[in-house]
Amino acid sequence: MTYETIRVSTTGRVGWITLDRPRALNALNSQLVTEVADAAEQFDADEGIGAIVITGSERAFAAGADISEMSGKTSVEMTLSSPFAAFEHFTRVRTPLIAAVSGYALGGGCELALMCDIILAADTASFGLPELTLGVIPGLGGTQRLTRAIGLPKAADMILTGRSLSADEAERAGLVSRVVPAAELEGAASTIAETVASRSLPVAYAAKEALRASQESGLGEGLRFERHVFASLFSLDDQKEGMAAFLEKRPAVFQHR
Ligand code: CO8
Repeated sequence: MTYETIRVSTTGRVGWITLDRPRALNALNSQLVTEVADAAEQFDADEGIGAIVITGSERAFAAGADISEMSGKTSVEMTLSSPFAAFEHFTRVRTPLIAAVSGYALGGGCELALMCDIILAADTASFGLPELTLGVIPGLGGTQRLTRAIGLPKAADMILTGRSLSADEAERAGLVSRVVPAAELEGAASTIAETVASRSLPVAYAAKEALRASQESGLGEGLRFERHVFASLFSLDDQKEGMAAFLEKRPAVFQHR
């Protein structure tokens, strides 16, 4: 697929997806969403990629779903809308996803970040779900993922009032993993992604599955799943290598096997 609304590149074992619709502040139209999902799937199918960074511009990670594209749609058309299907694919990506957010992360932009495993924010970032100002509610997981991330009272405040959180507020609330000065965002994202990608890939898959289970199952079921996955990893060469390297006081060299 040739991309027109995103830029894609690779640095070592890290895949980069940069949202690139500057004139619409990276608003998520069908084409952009399809391209993001396709690029993420391509990276996910590549054993040489151990982490994927999704980022935008200095001014906007993404200012939400494209309002001009959806404003005239009917309820049935929205139900059948392709962005929902594309995001279904995106949320099944096994490779760790890192959102590097600068500027606006609003509506679907905030929800896209929430679909990622780690959210790194520039100190200029702002996060909000202003959908009620448009006569709708969040539609890409905002009422569900945000509530799990920051709790019901804060999520309800953001959603019902439309109030945005600054990067610092978002970090205190637990919406973002880390905040860095804007000028350091790309470097910090790169460092985090390289660290994640340096781990054993099948172990990173397992960690991501277990983290996902924590959001989708009860505690007992989640703990049983974690214990089962933990034990199963002892069949990997990388587990033997990781523990041998510790005992031999040297860095581990993982083969992703
Ligand atoms: N959709 C389409 N165009 C947009 C969007 C958007 N979400 N956001 C900004 N733009 C466009 C503007 O229309 C403008 O275009 P033009 O120059 O042609 O008029 C350009 O980007 C620059 O924007 P502004 O002039 O408004 O820039 P400001 O700096 O004045 O304001 C803001 C920046 C505050 C970010 C403002 O643009 C804004 O409020 N944007 C809308 C934010 C919003 O409401 N987002 C939520 C959208 S709804 C949503 O995300 C639902 C998710 C679930 C959907 C499920 C789909 C299947």
